[in-house]
Amino acid sequence: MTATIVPTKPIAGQKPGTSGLRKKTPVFMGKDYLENFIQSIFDVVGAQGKTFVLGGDGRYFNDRAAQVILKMAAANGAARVIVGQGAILSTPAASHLIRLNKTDGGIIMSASHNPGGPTEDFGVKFNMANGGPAPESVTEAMYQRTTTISAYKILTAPDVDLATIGRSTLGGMIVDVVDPVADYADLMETLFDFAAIRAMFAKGFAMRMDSMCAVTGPYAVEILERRLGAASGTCVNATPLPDFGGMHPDPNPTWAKALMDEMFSAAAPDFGAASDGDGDRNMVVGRGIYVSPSDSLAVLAANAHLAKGYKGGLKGIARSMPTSAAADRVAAALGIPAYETPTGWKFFGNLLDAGRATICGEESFGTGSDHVREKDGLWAVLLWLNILAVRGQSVAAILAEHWARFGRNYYSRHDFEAIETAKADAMMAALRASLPSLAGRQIEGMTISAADDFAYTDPVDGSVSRNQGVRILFADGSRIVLRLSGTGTEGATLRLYLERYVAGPEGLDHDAQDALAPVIRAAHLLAGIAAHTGRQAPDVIT
Ligand code: VG1
Ligand code: CO
Repeated sequence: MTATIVPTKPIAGQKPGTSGLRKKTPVFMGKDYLENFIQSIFDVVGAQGKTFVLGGDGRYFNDRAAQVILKMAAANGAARVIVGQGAILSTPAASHLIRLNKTDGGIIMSASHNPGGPTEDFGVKFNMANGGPAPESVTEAMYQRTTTISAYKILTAPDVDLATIGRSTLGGMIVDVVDPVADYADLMETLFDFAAIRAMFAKGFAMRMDSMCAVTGPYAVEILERRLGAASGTCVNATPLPDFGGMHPDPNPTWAKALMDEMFSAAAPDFGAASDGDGDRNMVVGRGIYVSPSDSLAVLAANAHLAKGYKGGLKGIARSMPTSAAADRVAAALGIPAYETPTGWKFFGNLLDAGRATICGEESFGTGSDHVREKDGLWAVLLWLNILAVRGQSVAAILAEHWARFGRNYYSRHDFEAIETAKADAMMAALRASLPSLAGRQIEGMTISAADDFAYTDPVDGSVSRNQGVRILFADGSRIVLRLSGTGTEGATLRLYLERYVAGPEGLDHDAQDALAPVIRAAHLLAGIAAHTGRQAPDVIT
């Protein structure tokens, strides 16, 4: 087995976005595309003598990419790679394995909630030794490296057997194929009261867990059905498939429609949940009631002390800027700090490492804690189950009590997908230019109190991230946020985030879109969405 140095040339556009490098699968499968990016990772973080974790969400090309990455790791002098069996690892499980084994980082193959398949999406992200996504400084260095790369190293060797658990060698490198589920499931048992949840299931509590033919299937079956005794068949779409069975593994009311329909039917179980391609997102639904991710974060934070892993209380709560302020109200009530970070889990890493925050969340169906350094879909489901088991109430009752106590932050996100990039950029540029003139203006019966382009100074390392989204704040606490997605692979996706606060107990049970109607109208007027993009209505509403 010999390490070959293969000459190559830079390929344009290998710039990681909100969460790693994501492109159409045929692009990733193109000549030297994967190889150049992986070599750029190793050139930046160093591979010699190091140990990494490797796994992915099982989408098309996952298996081939894993072999290439292993051979490149060996040729670059890595000492050892820990791989999930079948090259499978959910994102939170990969984060846990990095931390548990104290490795130097990990490579996760996933385009998360984007569809998979020969003509869909593929992606690669690098996580650091703390188990969290590489910070902007590191991903920027990787991108810069792709612009000057002239060669990559790869071992000429037969494929590694990734189907069998156990140790083998590849050149001078150790390959440990591990059960992708066991360590993660054990970690969950340390955080939650499995006996109480098991007793709830034994008494007839019914649940539906939709893994959307993506990576959480084996995790959900092991934890919910085997360890917690949920009825067999609780987990559906539980076999990860290379094309996710044609599903769009994005757990929201639009793409997890079958689950929504069931939860709003006469035969609805007590609790429903879905997770995304790589298992870091979750959607939670009660019988006849949808839980918005921002509310879910707030409810989890307010009740986390009911689970044994959090009984000592929380150190702080962090949310991404576009996430509703519902969690801030909980932090205030608990007397702990609330942090507001840019979109993307990488910004939570320092707060978690420094012990300043315990629970974090994003409006995009992401919630997690300091148990790993990624958002964690099944963790959120288990924390909900633990809370339901302790409180013995329905999801609807828990939400109603929460809103009565804290008031309700009506919230919605409208996505306008595959807009021509130039048009979306022109719209954002015009909006940014208008910001200085907005304060004091009246619109739709509301007064604009401030407008800015969100910039974040990391309180731990002082690094500054600018241009993280336009915020328009109103005197009555309502808010509009606009930003362009950093995870799409086709044109530009405009995300419009809408929020309005209503203090309890009156006015709490409106439909969110109705409650937000004036805020929605104001957003369209201020940004000129239709004039710039030709779009009147969003493609996806969450
Ligand atoms: C989206 C979400 C963001 C999330 C990111 C990665 O990013 O809005 O909150 O962190 O996806 O999630 P963007 O730039 O498209 O808005 V995942 O589950 O795709 O790793
Ligand atoms: Co994801």
